Amino acid sequence: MDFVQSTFSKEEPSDAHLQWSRSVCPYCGVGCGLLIGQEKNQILKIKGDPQHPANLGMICAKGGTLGEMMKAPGRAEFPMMRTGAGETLARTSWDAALDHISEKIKSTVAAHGPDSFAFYISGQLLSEDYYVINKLAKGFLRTNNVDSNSRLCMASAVSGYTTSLGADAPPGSYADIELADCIFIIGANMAECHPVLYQRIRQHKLKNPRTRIIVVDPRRTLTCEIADLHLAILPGTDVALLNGLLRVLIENKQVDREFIARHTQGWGEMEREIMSEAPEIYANQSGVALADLLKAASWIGGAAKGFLSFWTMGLNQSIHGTANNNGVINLHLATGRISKPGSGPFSLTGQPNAMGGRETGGLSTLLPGQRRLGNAAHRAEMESLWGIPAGAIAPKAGYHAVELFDAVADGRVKVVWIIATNPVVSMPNLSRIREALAKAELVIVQDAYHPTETSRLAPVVLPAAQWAEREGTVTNSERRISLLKKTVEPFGEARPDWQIVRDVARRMGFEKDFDFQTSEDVFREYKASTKGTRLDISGLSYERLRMSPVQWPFPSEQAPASKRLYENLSFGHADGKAKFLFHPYRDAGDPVTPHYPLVLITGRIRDQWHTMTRTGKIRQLLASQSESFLEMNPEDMKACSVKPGEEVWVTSRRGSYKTKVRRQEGLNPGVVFSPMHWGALFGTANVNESTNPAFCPTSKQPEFKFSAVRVTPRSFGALRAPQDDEHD
Ligand SMILES: Nc1nc2c(c(=O)[nH]1)N[C@H]1C(S)=C(S)[C@@H](COP(=O)(O)OP(=O)(O)OC[C@H]3O[C@@H](n4cnc5c(=O)[nH]c(N)nc54)[C@H](O)[C@@H]3O)O[C@H]1N2
Ligand SMILES: Nc1nc2c(c(=O)[nH]1)N[C@H]1C(S)=C(S)[C@@H](COP(=O)(O)OP(=O)(O)OC[C@H]3O[C@@H](n4cnc5c(=O)[nH]c(N)nc54)[C@H](O)[C@@H]3O)O[C@H]1N2
Ligand code: SF4
Ligand SMILES: [Mo]
Repeated sequence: MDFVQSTFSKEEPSDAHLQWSRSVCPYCGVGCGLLIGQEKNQILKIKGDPQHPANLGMICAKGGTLGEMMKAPGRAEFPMMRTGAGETLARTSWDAALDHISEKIKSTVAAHGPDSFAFYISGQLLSEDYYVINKLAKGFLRTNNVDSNSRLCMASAVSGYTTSLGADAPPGSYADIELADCIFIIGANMAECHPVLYQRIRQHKLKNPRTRIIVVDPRRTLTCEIADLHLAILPGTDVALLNGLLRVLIENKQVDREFIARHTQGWGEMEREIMSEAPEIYANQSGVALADLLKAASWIGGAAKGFLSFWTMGLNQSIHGTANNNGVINLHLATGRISKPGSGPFSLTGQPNAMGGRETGGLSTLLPGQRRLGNAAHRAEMESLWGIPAGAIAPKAGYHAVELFDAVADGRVKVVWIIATNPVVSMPNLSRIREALAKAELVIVQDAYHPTETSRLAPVVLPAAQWAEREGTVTNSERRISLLKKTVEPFGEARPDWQIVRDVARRMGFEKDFDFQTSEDVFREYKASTKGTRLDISGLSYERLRMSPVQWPFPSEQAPASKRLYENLSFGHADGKAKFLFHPYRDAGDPVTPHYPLVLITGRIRDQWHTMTRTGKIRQLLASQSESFLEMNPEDMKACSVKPGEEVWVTSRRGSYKTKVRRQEGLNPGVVFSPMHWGALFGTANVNESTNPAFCPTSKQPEFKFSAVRVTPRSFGALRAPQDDEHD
C-alpha cells in the first residue's frame, strides 16, 4: 500500500515484509481505524491507524487481537440444513439452501400475508447489508418486519433525539472532548466499553486538570477513576436526577434565557414543572446527597468552555429510556450548550454500525435516509426510487424486537431470518425466545460462527463472511463513515451478508431490482436515496472514502460536513426550534419486595464482546475474567448467607441463572451486577433468563438494567432453578 506501508516499514523493520492496509475495528462504536498487516491471507499484526480521526493511533485489547479472532475456532464453513424433525444439521449446497429459503418465504407470504415473515438483524452489519435487506422486505415483500438488535441498544437515543431535536443525530464530534471543561458521563462505562474515547478523555484531563468529570452510575466502575464526582444513583432514577440538576441550574440563574427564547419551545411548562419540587426531593428520589447534586449542577452551569455529555445503555435500556434521553438534552438546551465547540448531548453508539443501521432504515419504523414509515411523503420518495407502485410500502410499523419474538411465539410470524445477532443469549426473558424459535415454521440463522446458542436451534444455518473478508461502509458514533476493505478471502464457503440476501431476492423473481454486482453498486443506490435528506451523502464514493473517512452530511466534495450539526441553531422540528420535554420521575416497574429484594444490573466487561462468539475464544481476552460472576456488596452477601466464590441462583419473576458470587465494595447495598456475556455455550446460564422484557413505551427498548431478584446459595440443595414462589 501507499503511504501507510512505507511509513510503517520504515518505523518497524520486522513488519516490512507484511502487506499493510487500512481497516476499521468491527467491535465498538468508537470506530477505530486500524492498520492490518497480512501475509498469505493471514492477518498477523494489528495497529491503530494514527491518521484515523477517531482513535489517532490508539486501540484497545479487543481491536489488538483481531488477528487471533480470525483464527478462532467454530467458524460457520458451509450452508447447513436440517431436513426433518429430529434430524441433525447437515452440509448442503448454497443453491439448495437458497432455493429452499426463497420457496418457503414466497409460499408463506402467499398463504399468510407479508407480515408472516420477519428479519431480525444487527448493528454489526454493514450499511450495504442493511440497505439490501430493507429494500427486499419493505419494498418488495411488503412487510415492515425488519427490526434489529439496535432496538436493545440505540432505540431510546433515536427517539430521544427525534422528540427533542426533531431528527436523529448526535450533533457533536469526538474532537469536542479536547474542547470541553465539564464532561458528564451518565449510564456509560466508557473505560470498559468505549476504551479509546475514555483514553482521549483521560489524556485531556491529565493535560487540563481543571476539567471537571462527573460520572453517574449506580456502580463504582473503572470509569470513576477519572471522575471528580461520582453520583452513585439508585438504579432507574435518572429522570429524578436530571430534573434535579435542571432545578438547581434554574435556581442558580445558570440557564441561558436568550438561547431558550430564540431556539426552543416548551420552556414555560418545563420550568413550572421542575420548580414544583425542592432540590431535596430530587436528591432523595435518586439517592444522591443534596450537596453532590448542588456541586454537579454548579460545575455544569459554570463550565467556561464546553459542557459535553456522554451516555449509553444505563440511560437507553430502561422503560424510561426516551425520558432519560430527553432529560440530558434538556440540560444542554437550558444552558444553550449545544452545537458549540466542546458542547453537546452525545449518545455513544454501541455496535460498529449502529449508526449506519439508523441511516439506512434498519428499524421497523424507518426507511433509508432516516425516512419514517409513518410519513406518506417519505414512503412515496422510496417507492419512486425503488420503482415500485405508489402505495406499495405499508404505512404501519413492523414488529419491534420484543414484539417480533412474541409474534413468532404465537404464530403470527412463521418464518424468521436472523442475521448477525444471537438472540438466544441477548434478548430479555430467554424462555420466551426459545419458545418462539421452537414454534416457528422456519428459522434461518446467518452468522460468521456455528454453533451459536441461536444457530444450533435453527434448521437452516448460512455462513457469513465477516470483518476484513468483505467490503462495505460503517458509520461510527460521531457520524463518521469509514470504508472497510476486503483484505483476506472469506473462510470456507462464507459469503457477504448482502450477497446472500440479494441471491434470495433474485430467486423470488426480483432479478432486475437486485441487480447489484458489487457492494459499491449497493452503496451507489443507497447514497442516491439520501439526496436532499439531512444525512445527504450523495457526494460520497468508495474512491473518496479510500482517501479518508468522512462525517455526514457530505452532499459534495465542495460542501463537506462540519464537525457539528445545527450550528445555525435551527433544529429538526418544523419551526426550527428544539423542544423541552418534561417527564416526572416514575419507578422501574419490577417491584422490589421481600421475595425479590435486590436489583440486578447487567452490562459489560472490558475484554469480552456480547455473546462471546469471537472474544470468548481468545486466550488473551479471557485472562482478565474467565468466568461469569455476580458482584455483591458485603452487606447483601451476609443477608443472603453467601460467600465469595460460592455458586448461587439468581432468580427473578421471569427465571433463574446460576453464577458465582464476587465481593464488590463499590456497589451500594441492594444492587447486584452480572455481565451479560456468558451463555450456554460458555458453560453457564445467561443473565437474560432473569431480565425484564418490559420496554419504553416510545422507543420500545427493553429494560436490561433493572430486574428485581433474589440470590440463593446453590448449596441449599437446589439443583434445579428455584421456581417463582412469590406470595407477597
Ligand atoms: N468491552 C465491550 N465493549 C463494548 C461492548 C461489549 O460487549 N464489550 N458492547 C458495545 C455495545 S453494543 C454497547 S451498547 C455499549 C454499551 O456501553 P455501556 O452502556 O457503557 O455498557 P453497560 O455495561 O451495558 O452499561 C453502562 C453502565 O450503566 C450503568 N447503569 C445501570 N443502571 C443504570 C441506571 O439506572 N442509571 C445510570 N445512570 N447508569 C446505570 C451500569 O452500572 C453500567 O456501568 O458498549 C459497546 N462496547
Ligand atoms: N442482559 C443484557 N442483555 C443485553 C444487553 C445488556 O446490556 N444486558 N445489551 C444489549 C445490546 S446493547 C446489544 S447490542 C445486544 C448484542 O447482542 P447480540 O447481537 O446477540 O451479540 P453478538 O454476540 O455481538 O452477536 C453478533 C453475532 O453476529 C455474528 N457475526 C459477527 N460478524 C458477522 C458478520 O459479518 N455477519 C454475520 N452474519 N454474522 C456476524 C457473531 O458471531 C455473533 O453471533 O445485546 C443486548 N442484550
Ligand atoms: S475502542 Fe472499540 S473500536 Fe477501538 S479498538 Fe477497541 S473495540 Fe475496537
Ligand atoms: Mo448495544
